[in-house]
Amino acid sequence: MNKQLAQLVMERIEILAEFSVEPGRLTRPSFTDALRQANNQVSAWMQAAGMTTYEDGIGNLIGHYPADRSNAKAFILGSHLDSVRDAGKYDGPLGILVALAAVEELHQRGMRLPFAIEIMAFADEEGLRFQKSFVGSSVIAGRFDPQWLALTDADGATLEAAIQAFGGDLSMLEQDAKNPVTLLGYCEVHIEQGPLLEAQNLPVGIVTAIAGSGRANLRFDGTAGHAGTTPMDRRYDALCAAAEFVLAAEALASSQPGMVATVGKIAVQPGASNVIPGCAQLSLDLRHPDNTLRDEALLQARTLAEQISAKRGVALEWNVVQANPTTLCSPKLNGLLARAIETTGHSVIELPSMAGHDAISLATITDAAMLFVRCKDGISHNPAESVTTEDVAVSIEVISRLLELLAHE
Ligand code: HGY
Ligand code: MN
Ligand code: MN
Repeated sequence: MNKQLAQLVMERIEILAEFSVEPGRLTRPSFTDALRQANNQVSAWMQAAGMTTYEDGIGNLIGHYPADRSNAKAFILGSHLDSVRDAGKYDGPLGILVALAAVEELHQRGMRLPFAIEIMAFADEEGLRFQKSFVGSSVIAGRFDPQWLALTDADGATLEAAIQAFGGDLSMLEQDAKNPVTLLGYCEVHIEQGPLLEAQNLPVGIVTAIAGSGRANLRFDGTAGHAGTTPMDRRYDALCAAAEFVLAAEALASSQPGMVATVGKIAVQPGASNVIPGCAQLSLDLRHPDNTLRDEALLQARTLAEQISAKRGVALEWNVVQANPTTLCSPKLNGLLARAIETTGHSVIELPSMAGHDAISLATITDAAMLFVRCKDGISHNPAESVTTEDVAVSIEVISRLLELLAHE
């Protein structure tokens, strides 16, 4: 049964991977036609599994599988449908489709539970388009900041306009927050995106905590000039300052165990081979499970940028765009997940997540847990991302057993 459902999940993963804004590779930013296609397709699958569906004000797709009684609480399952640029197929959709398979199984058996199940397909987790992560799930958690509506994408479109073009309803963003008393909890299935499960030869694992992250956008402003006529000692090259910062951030993170720092984006103006770069804009993403160490490191990174700016005579702008503390997963749900995994005959392993997830938002309003699925070679945010059908079958089994255990609570 689960083998067949796992096969179905793998087929659906391939279908969703076709919904992209770029031909030949998977790039599905929030509020685009590609996300619209994904929402519509998943909505049709949800309805076929006995769920009613709707989109909330920001475009999160929500499927509702009723309880066996009225006024029951809801247990939420889900993940996100948006992606990074040139993404893997499993980051996000796997958690939605595994949840759907578990509901499909209940539906086929004509079973309802003492609680409703809601599957949420979040509209904007990666922050690819507006440089802000967990935006969709923030609405559910009542943490959406209306100031974010003014954020702009690379084409200058605001988040507000993007939500409206997607068919969203700005007037609902506050009301769409879930009332914690109506919730039993949240569980997100996700590809591990790291190598630990593979090293232990285990199909799934339980997440203990999701490491916090800080993100800053930097801008170095120097002086554009002629690449041939400007002597080396008369230059204010913004890209050279940025390059020095990239290596300084790498050294900073390398000097502290457990710290990771990434400059994943850089844009240079005016951007011509015979012009000295006048402006360089770059992003910094810095993570560590310890909140104090991470906050200190972000301050150190800023000091390094200021020193580079002073030494090179280029101006610096530093904007912190995100600061998420580390999120602890629910010991209660983790205990149930452990029992669910034991019934599949596999060893129980706990591991931290260095990637961010929508569970961060949900954990602010209800018990939240995550089940990781083994990831080939630990590779993610890359088209080479891969999971096996067998491991997906185990994850479906674990979620089905988790729902059963919750029903007997
Ligand atoms: O960036 C992250 O950690 C996640 O994949 N959104
Ligand atoms: Mn991701
Ligand atoms: Mn993800």
